[in-house]
Amino acid sequence: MRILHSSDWHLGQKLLTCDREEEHQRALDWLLDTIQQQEVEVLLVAGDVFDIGNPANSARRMYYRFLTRLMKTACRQVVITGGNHDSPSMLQAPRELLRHFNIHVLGEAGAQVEEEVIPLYDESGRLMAVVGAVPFLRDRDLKYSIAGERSEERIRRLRAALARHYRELAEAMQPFAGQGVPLLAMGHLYAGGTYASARQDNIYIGDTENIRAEDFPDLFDYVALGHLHRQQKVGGQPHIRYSGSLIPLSFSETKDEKGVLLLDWQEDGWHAIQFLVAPTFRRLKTVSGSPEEVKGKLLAFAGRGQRELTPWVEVLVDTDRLLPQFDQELRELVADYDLQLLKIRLRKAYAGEEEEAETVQLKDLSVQEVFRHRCTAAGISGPELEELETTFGELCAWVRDQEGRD
Ligand SMILES: [Mn+2]
Repeated sequence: MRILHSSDWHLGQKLLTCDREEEHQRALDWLLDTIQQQEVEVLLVAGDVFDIGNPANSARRMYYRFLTRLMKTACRQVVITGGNHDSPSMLQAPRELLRHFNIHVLGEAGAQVEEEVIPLYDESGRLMAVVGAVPFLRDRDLKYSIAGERSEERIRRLRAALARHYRELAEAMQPFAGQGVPLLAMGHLYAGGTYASARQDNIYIGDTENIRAEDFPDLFDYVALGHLHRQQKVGGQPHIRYSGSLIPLSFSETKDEKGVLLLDWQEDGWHAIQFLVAPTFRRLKTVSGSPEEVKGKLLAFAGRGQRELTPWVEVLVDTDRLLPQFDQELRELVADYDLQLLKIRLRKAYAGEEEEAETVQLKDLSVQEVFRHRCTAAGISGPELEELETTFGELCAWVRDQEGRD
């Protein structure tokens, strides 16, 4: 039996102001082809289906169209969990209807861990697999946080709460052990022994890791994770994995291979766990260096022939001088090529302090970074800053929870 593990589609995402719709559509088409060719019977999507809690109608249409087309393949069982970017209520709204098509959606944690246990049956009623479908767990699901707690203590308690959740899940799935079917757990979290894409490090506020490989009970034959956009094993374990996102979601992810994990289960266990690389539908490229270097690199990249979709380029210029006409110069340089300059940024400060601020633009900063700058400017540092940042992080998480979006 073949199972496919994917995550972090982020449908509806915009990169700066550019729509990702064409790339997402091609990626989902590829996913459907792969499911068909590999005769996949079970699809797991481990969170962040959508990029925001209230995605555009076009993104929703893409999602439902995908599920509709999926029903025409050999894939009969689908489990979709909510990520931190998904609105639990939005994802769960069509839950009852989708269940009739064997599409199981868990947007948020239930009151009981048993609600996350989903036995999957084939058309003849034979048990195929059991999935512990754990969505992104919010503070209120874990009930671990204590007001005024220091950040290290919080991290420790979060890890303990997550480990406990997976222990309870394993206990609830125990009755299905020894039946020759795989017991699969899902999760949308930051597991230790992994590394995020460079600019993704503020995804879970105020901590470095939520859980470690050894915190997942041995009962699970496989743990399908989402949240980190780079495919990887957790703690070197071949059966605890991130599938990574389907397309590169930022310029920091352009060196990663994107794709999905294909699992082949036979009665005696896994025969293969394989990463299938998705095609690059649109190249995202970062060009950096001195003004002369970036010109050379840009031309070399632009001249490398036809691509499927117009590549998007970010240019980082190292300079100590003001370059008033440089934007225009670069745009004219590549005007005749199939290439779009998305962003041109000067990296070093110019001489003179009053001009320094121009090198950092507000839209390039995360909310947390703005807060940190503001604190630093007010002369706050050390443990006091750390504590304020933690509190601010909690506030942001609460606001996001209220809005049902990230
Ligand atoms: Mn996420």
